[in-house]
Amino acid sequence: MILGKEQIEDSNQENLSRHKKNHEFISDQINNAEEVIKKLIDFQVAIPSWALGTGGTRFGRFPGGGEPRSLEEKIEDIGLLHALNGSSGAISLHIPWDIPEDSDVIKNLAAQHGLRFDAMNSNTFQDQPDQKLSYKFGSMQHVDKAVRKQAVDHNIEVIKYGKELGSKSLTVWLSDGSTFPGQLNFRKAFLNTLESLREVYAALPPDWKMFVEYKAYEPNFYSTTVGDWGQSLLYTSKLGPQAYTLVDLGHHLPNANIEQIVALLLMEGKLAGFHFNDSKYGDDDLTVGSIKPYQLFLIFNELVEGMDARNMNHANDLAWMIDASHNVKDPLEDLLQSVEAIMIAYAQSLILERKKLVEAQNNNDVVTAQEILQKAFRTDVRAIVAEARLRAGGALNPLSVFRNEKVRENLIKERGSKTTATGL
Ligand code: RM4
Ligand code: MN
Ligand code: MN
Ligand code: MN
Repeated sequence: MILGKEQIEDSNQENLSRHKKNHEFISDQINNAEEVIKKLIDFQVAIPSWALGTGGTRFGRFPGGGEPRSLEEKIEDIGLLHALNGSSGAISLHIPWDIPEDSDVIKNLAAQHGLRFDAMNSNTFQDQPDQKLSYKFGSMQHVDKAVRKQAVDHNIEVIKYGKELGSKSLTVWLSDGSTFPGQLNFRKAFLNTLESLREVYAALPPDWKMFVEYKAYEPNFYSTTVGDWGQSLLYTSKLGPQAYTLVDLGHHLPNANIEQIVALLLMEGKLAGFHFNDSKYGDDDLTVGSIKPYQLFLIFNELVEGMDARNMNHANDLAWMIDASHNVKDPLEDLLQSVEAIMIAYAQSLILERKKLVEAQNNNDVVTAQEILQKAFRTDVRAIVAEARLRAGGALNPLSVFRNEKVRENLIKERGSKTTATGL
């Protein structure tokens, strides 16, 4: 066993008296601490199977060793995260990177670690070795009906795997688009994509959701056929009530007002999927909260406000997921940091004095409105987040347990120093 319950408990004992002081201090400052802690315990963020290895860049990859070599080992890695923070109770699979050989075995293993299967992801942005037709010029948008059919069939196969595992949603991210003006006809590319998505939609079980993810550019650099939230919303509105838009924080053009996008999608009842990460320039897939923590807080503020306005359940009505890639950090350490950043931003938006904010807005009191927002953002809620982890059976300080118990060193001993996880 790489990490036992006792090791987490021992470390918690050592840190307990200091934590208690911090927790008391912050609980005195806010009036809904207990309610916040309950919501934090319920809030689970899915970990993508492809974020457990070193992603690298197109210039190179510098793996650190001990990466998961199979789907079983990916589940074990997420089990470690979940044991440490109590908030990573779901896994998101990418097909064909994660084809389960025996779904029952995989399902049982995940259940042993307290994990459920979040959205399934299809992949029509790469050619697989045994594939008949190429996606070089797109998949669902392709001028050749046979290529479109291949992409549709693949998505239907992904749904089949998801059904076996107990997943309830499919995320479709398409790299389709064009790299040069004139390469394609925008309208025809859109209509072909819509027709293909409709065929996949028709194969959805009645209790499933389909998420259509948008992205401004990359790998195509002139146009993307699902390029922004307007285009995604157009597709999902035409598809029907089981189709929703997925927001990935890194998929916008610079300085886009993501919090406003989120608010309007929620208002329309069309937001259901979410990929957390952070970015300075593009789809950088950096650690959540590492570049723009205030933006993250503002997004959470809109999420909480919008979900409450629609009586939505914070924990279950949206599919929360991290979508990250690691160039220089240990992937597991990075994911611990990302989950912590998400919990902090969520807690801050839960302590925000919302009634006072509405009052300030109605009085056009801009200064007070800003003060209310920033007061919440500048409150150090880390002890509340730690208390939620403690009550969920996790570690007060996940990162230091990870390091002190030499988790990575032990994984390298078990799996070797030259490992490559499937994924990007
Ligand atoms: C894309 C997008 C998708 C993810 C792939 C690997 O940029 O974010 O969600 O499945 O990367
Ligand atoms: Mn994504
Ligand atoms: Mn991204
Ligand atoms: Mn991405």
